[in-house]
Amino acid sequence: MTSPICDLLGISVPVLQGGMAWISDWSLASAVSNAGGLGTVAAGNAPADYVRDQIQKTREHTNKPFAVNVMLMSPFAEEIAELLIAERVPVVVTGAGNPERFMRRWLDAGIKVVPVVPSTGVARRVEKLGATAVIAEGGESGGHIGELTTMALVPQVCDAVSIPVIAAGGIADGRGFAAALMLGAVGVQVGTRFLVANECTVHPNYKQRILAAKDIDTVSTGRRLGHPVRSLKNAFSRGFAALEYEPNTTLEQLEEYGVGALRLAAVEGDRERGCFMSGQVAGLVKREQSAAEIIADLISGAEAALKGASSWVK
Ligand code: TUI
Repeated sequence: MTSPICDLLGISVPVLQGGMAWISDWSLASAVSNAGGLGTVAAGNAPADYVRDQIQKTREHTNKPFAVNVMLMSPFAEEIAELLIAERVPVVVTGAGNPERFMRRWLDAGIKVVPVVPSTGVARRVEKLGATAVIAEGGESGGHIGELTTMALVPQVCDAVSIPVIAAGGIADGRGFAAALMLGAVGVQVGTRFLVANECTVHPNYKQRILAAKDIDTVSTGRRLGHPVRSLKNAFSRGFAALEYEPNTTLEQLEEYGVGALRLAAVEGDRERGCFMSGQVAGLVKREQSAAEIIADLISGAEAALKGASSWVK
């Protein structure tokens, strides 16, 4: 399987690994890139020194292209934007905001820029500014999510822009991959399934929770803050929801409740106080595999689904 995004990004299979804050480090990113996909280091809320170190380690472990995901709500976004230019990172993926203020600088430095977009409006704006491609991410995703589902968002973004569209949100196997191509996407970004990869260094408790999850085990919280987050149901998410629906809670109190919770899940494996961000597809993720095995399964599954689908046409 190939697609126009392969030539554009210098990869062999149209699979991007999601940039998961506190989770997607050099180990996972280099494994995915070595397997022919686009590995991604997540900057999350980390300072530039951490990201520089991750970029160097990624380069020590792969000579293939990789991306850095910039979380635009980070207080360090500006210094990371400059670091990526100094480090001549091949691809930048942005999330959790509009990347307009950085795009000219990145593009002038020869960096490919692939923003995550939650709507056709944002997709059109970044296309005008020169985006290489966009990732249309539906609300089935884990972490910070938009309003629309992948099924509704992807074809509308495909109609709205001329640049390649990559689908994300709710894709964990070959069937989802094939469906994304049917919606007009030229590739997929996968997060939750790569979280359980052998090369992913997240706390084992996090992997166990994903592997044990069933379809209805995620919930989105934080709508009142303007940035809803999807995570696995646990004491943390129940506490957040209770606080969110309590009329006397201030926005500051609600923000405060979530601070540090993703680190507690990803690094400490704290089952009660941690925020275990996860997509709705956690129920499809049944075993730990290497990144290369995950990619091979996504590709062979998509090929089988696509070939099988032609039998419906008379
Ligand atoms: O960014 C993500 N997912 C994330 S970021 C993250 S770290 C975090 N931690 C605690 C609270 C919040 C975040 C965990 N997961 N996905 C990409 C994404 N981008 N989803 C939605 C958007 C988005 C939203 C609005 C992109 C652009 C946008 O533009 C709005 C505008 O017009 O400014």
